[in-house]
Amino acid sequence: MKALLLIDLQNDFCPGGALEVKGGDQVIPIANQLAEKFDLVIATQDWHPANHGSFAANHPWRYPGQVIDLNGLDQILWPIHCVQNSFGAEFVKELDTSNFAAIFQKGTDKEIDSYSGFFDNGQRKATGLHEYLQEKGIDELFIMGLALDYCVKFTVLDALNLNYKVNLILDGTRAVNLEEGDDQKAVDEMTAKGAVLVNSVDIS
Ligand code: VGL
Ligand code: ZN
Repeated sequence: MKALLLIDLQNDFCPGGALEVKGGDQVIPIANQLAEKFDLVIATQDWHPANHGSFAANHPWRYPGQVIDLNGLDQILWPIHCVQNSFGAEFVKELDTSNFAAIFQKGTDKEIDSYSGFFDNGQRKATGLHEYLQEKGIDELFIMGLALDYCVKFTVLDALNLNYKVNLILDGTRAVNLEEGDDQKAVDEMTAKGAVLVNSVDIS
């Protein structure tokens, strides 16, 4: 059984948002088209408390882009984004959420970031997504969303580790690209571990 997994299609990752991803808004129509083709559509939401440790503003003298040690893990510092119940954390209004079977929120613990939809960055706590997919008998995932080089990548890698067959919908993602070429590096890393690259138009 197949499922569509939509990663972090939230205002803050789209142009004008706090952590805007270039062209992030362009993937929304793709998500809407694909949602009609899947029996099971699941979404994730980056969902931080205002005091989250990944926000540069919560560390004196630090600024976005710097890397700190956060409770034993390397942490890239980000602008304040996707604060729980804020506009930036809301799904983009053009996104059709009516067919979502479940929404998994991540990054809720201020002590640790969570790029993947499955586990936090230390693989310490699970979000419940894996259990949910198992209950539904899902063994193959089609994954798209924002951002390619962070939350999409880590969700794909965890899914592969959990033995799902993983299809990355390439035209349904956009990258932050803190460094030029991060997008290609992320794709190479995912395909090396077994992700299959697909185009939304080839999904029936
Ligand atoms: C993300 C950076 C920080 C993402 C979330 O959704 O890719 N990136 N938080
Ligand atoms: Zn975040």
